[in-house]
Amino acid sequence: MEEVLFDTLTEKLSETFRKITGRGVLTESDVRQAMRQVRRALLEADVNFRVAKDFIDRVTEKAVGERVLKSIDPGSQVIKIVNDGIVDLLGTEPSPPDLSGTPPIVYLLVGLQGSGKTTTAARLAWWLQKNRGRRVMLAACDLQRPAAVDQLEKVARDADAGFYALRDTTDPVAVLGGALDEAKLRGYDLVIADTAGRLHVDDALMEELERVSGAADPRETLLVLDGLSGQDAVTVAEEFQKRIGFTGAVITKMDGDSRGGAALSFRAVTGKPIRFIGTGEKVDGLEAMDPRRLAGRILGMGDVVGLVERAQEAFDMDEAVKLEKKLVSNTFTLDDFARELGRIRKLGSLSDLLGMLPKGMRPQGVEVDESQFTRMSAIIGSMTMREKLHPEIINGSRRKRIAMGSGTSVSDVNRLLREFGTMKKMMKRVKAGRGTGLQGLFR
Ligand SMILES: Nc1nc2c(ncn2[C@@H]2O[C@H](COP(=O)(O)OP(=O)(O)O)[C@@H](O)[C@H]2O)c(=O)[nH]1
Ligand SMILES: [Mg+2]
Repeated sequence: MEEVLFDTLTEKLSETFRKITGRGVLTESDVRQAMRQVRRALLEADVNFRVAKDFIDRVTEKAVGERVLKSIDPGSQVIKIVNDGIVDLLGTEPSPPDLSGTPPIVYLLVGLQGSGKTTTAARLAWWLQKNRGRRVMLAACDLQRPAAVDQLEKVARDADAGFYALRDTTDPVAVLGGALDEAKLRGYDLVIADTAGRLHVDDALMEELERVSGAADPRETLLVLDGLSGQDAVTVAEEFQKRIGFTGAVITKMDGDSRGGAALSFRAVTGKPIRFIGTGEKVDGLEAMDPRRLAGRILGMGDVVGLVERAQEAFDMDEAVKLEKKLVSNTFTLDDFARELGRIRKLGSLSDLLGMLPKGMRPQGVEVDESQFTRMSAIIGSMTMREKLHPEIINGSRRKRIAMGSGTSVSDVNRLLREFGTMKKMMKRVKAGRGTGLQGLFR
């Protein structure tokens, strides 16, 4: 999931928005132009056609006529509206699994072959043990292949979960019944049933699942969907919904090349929440789905939205305007630099901030050592005003004096002067990258 799902959306949007900066309101034609890009990105991500259309209609309606906020550019503002739309599409708030009822309760995992049921059983056990303190047992109800039982036994061991199988039966209902008895006896809170899948939805599979479900009265029936399968996942979900129903989904393989289409379409089509996303094959590769977080990853902009919000809080406009003038006229001094360091620290750590930037904007090879901040401030504090305004006069003997005065070394002073140069360059580049959200920081 570190991968950007909508790789080029941010780029395309920035291009579109470069043309629409500096007006009072977002006009209909501006918004429509931007939405064409968003729509293309959605379809490229293999989002269901109807879902994409509804989404675009809703977001367009919200964005047109919206007053452009003074402190951020219209591009960032539309990105935020798109982001909020995706958050809504994903359900707005996290939708945690239902753990109510007298233990042991049953979770049923259903889905096609290869979607990730068996690994999800183990990952979910791990998650529930770690985050909810539940004792979990896995029940081997996939009796299609003997190897399936062995696979579950192995992953149960990996997850430190209980395991139950009956090796001489072909009836999954008998297995689940046995598992429940055992779970009661040994004080388990929860039994997760791993079931058989097929390559396609077929009657035999559905009948088997209906029987298991009818016998166990599961608290949750979780449909496990392959995140790589895009719109196909939606078709599968509709068929399962018609036949046996489910309480939510687990979308797996979101760590790979998933473009997000399955995740974005699921809730709009089925009305059910995505409870978890799979982000790796190992036991810790499952995350509770958080719409805000997932939307950020899908838009591929890091947390630009959060950054814009925090920027608005931390920077007052007058200062920002003054700073921009200085940047433009190239009169940004070490004194300004010291003040900016203070302000950046107010926003959070510099490495956090860099991590929030979209991939393409992250400066390459910049290592951030937070203790440097303190040293930098001390060094600048030991300079004369003339030195701060004209760093080019800081020769060898001045460097020595400044190092002494700030309790640092000459090489620290050298580094600061070098980094000041880099910072000036960086800010110029940020300023040049309109429509990315970040320039809200420095306008
Ligand atoms: N990278 C990655 N691989 C996954 C994920 N979930 C499942 N897999 C892999 O997908 C394959 C099928 O998973 P499995 O649990 O056996 O599917 P089942 O047939 O539904 O039980 C296995 O190779 C898993 O390791 C995931 O979230 N990320
Ligand atoms: Mg399996």
